[in-house]
Amino acid sequence: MANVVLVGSQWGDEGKGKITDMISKKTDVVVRYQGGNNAGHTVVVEEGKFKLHLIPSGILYEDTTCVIANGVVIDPAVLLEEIESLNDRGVKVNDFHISSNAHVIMPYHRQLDQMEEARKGNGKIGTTGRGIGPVYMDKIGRFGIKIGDLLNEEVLREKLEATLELKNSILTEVYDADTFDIDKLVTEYLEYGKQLKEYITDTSYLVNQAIKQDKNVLFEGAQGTLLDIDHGTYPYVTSSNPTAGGACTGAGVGPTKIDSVLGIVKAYTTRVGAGPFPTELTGEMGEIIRKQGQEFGTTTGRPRRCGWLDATIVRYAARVNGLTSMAVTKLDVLDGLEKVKVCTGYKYKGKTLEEFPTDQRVLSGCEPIYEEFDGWDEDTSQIREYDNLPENAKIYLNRLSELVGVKISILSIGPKREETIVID
Ligand code: 2SA
Ligand code: MG
Repeated sequence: MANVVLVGSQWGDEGKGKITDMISKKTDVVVRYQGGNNAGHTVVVEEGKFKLHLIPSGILYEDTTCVIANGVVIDPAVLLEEIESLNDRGVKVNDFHISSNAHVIMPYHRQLDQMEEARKGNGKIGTTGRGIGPVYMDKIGRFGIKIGDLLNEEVLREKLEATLELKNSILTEVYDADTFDIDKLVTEYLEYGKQLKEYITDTSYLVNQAIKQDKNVLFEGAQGTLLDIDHGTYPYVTSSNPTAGGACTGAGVGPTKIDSVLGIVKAYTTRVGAGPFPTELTGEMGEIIRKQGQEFGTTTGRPRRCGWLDATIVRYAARVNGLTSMAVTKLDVLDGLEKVKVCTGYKYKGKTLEEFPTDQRVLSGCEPIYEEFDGWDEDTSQIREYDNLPENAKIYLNRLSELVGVKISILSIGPKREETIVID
């Protein structure tokens, strides 16, 4: 097992929550390293369905240490609510730690996120409106407020004084909106600090100590490779690094400590938010997949755009993440389709592109090149052995593995824990 980074290989919503939960059983520490409560990780267990936005999906196991590391951005009210709702449902949030270096989402971040989207009109990104872009802007701009700052009134006030003047002038002059009052913010956020104090620590030290003690650590990525600020379909991306390298900077762990990278791949493709999507199915087939796969945002409830599996994207994800194996999820959603397609490359201005283009404007003009496969009728969610899968499903999976150049080690055929096949 050792230390594994788990990443989304497409545009998010690949089923990372379920696979994290599964691996967490054999893991000592689970670490979130980027993003914030824009994420929505769904885990279905005997006790019911859990939708997690900030706390690592490993929380459902009692003996697992859960960490929100420095690369994550935290909306304290959302985190406290999540802790409370887990506690209410009998899930103990005790061995849980958050980095004093994680940045804090403030109400002006949320407001600026939403107003900026409204201002962009047709050119909007389709963000989750949770303040993600603006809080990372402040982090990079060196205006940020960190979780540790919520424990010190003087520091918090000083930092707010420095940033609020600018924020308030943008709010009034650009957006004609109300301003924020420093005293109210200080009172509210000091209170959050008080409530979170018991969890706040140096998580880089904690995680590296665990590694020294030969414990297994799982780094749980949120969103996906194509939403990465550096490697995704910029500007239609999130503002962090969901790719595997982000685990190192986002958790304060060196690359020599990572043993493997598991890419989560949905058996088809979805995207929520704007931006190019070459294999998108806008007609009836897209509807069928959305309905079968229940493809609606976990955080916002937005219908997700659906399309055929794009192996070009997954091969790109294998490259930029250094994938060592793949977990293919939601294969059962394709049960009963007469034909299924896999995109193997693109046509662009009469030329064939085999590699994923670096410029999203080129991607917008790409036509997918498909291989078509016969579907299968069997209900794969009932199957527990790889060998018992329908032949056509195996052909489909083998071709994906061949096109990507990475083996498939896990197959998920339903949301429940037992609806999983481990492939040796
Ligand atoms: P943001 O809010 O600044 O991160 O949005 C920027 C883009 O990143 C996309 N994004 C996501 N895409 C898929 N799933 C996400 N999490 C939720 C889920 C989303 C939801 O699990 O369903 O509920 O709508 C997620 N988070 C960010 C976003 O759509 C923008 O394209
Ligand atoms: Mg999700």
